Amino acid sequence: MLADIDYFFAQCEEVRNPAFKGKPVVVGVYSGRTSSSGVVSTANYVARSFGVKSGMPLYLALKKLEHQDAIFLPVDYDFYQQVSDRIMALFRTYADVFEQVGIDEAYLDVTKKVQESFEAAADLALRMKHDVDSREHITFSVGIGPNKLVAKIAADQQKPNGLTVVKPSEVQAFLNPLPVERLLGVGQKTLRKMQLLGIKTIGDLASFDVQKLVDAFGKALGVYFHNAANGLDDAPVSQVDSVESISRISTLKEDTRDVPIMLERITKLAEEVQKELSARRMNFRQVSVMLVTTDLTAKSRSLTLERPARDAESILTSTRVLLEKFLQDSALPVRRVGIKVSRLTREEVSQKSLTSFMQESPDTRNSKL
Ligand code: DCP
Ligand code: CA
Ligand code: CA
Repeated sequence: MLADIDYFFAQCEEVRNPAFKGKPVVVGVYSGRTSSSGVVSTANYVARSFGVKSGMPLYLALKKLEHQDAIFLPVDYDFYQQVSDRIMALFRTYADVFEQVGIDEAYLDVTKKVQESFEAAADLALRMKHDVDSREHITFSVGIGPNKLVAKIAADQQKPNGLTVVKPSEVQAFLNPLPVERLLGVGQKTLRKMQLLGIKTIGDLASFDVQKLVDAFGKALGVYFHNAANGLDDAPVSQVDSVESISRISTLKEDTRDVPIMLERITKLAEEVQKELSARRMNFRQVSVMLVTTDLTAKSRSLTLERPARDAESILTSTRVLLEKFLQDSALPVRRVGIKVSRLTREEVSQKSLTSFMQESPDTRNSKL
């Protein structure tokens, strides 16, 4: 299964400000030279219906949306990253093996979960859509196929909020009529070369003589194009687990030194972190509290547990200690609170570990944001 979030950056902006829904929304990378220099990062589907596209100069997008009450916003990458982290953590819970590719898409191997049934896989995708919609109000498009290559092309077939299932027996009929540029690796240059060979569709490519493809594109690429056009791909979905820590940070409604208010927020963050730990089947041994005070100074305090843990309670007990310690050291109101768990391991924890820490780590540091 390939899940790709619809008009991702722009959809994040709609979630943050629901009044934008229904209006054209354009997220731009502003270069700052003039008020409209830069390029379109992405746009919602309303803006796309007026011809706005990713990569287009902003002045052109402005022109296309001249009388449309359009919303133009600068990219807020941190915000999109937070939304992405939460959605990926949810996606992960639906997969046997999970592989995130880029900020807004991921491959999910669900073969075992659905016992190789494509109908059950489609049901799983619908449940996942419902889950993500009710928690995050975000839609995404799904492609389901016998391998990554077919799943990816299927996901691009119907957008936004699409679901396209291609069973093994349907692969060739699905691929044949599609333009060759839908295949990964067929860019402008390759496309022109293929057109000269009379190849327009994936079907044309599939039935094209392999040796001639090798002559034109070299051995590796020629063989790849031949296999890809025939829907063949044996690359496994592979978990790339480079996570060293899991963290969440959030801005308080107003700056405060009120412990219950901060703890309430921290409890929510701890629950999110705990969910992600469960989904990744990981334990932590270090807990940190990160605080940004009124003067925008970021500070963190960490402690190490005696044994690895995975439960929200261990996170909370530790953070309470760290928070109180921090408030003794600083007199300033707090603007943002965050928590981080690190020293992650995969070993099984049989029982809830006692939170009998602690060696305070020497990395207690202050830094100016
Ligand atoms: N992006 C960008 N510049 C591009 C392409 C993409 O900044 N030229 C960013 C903004 C997108 C995000 O990456 O929101 C994800 O890219 P996608 O290609 O998945 O495009 P979208 O999610 O925006 O749209 P779609 O609904 O077609 O997936
Ligand atoms: Ca997308
Ligand atoms: Ca994408």
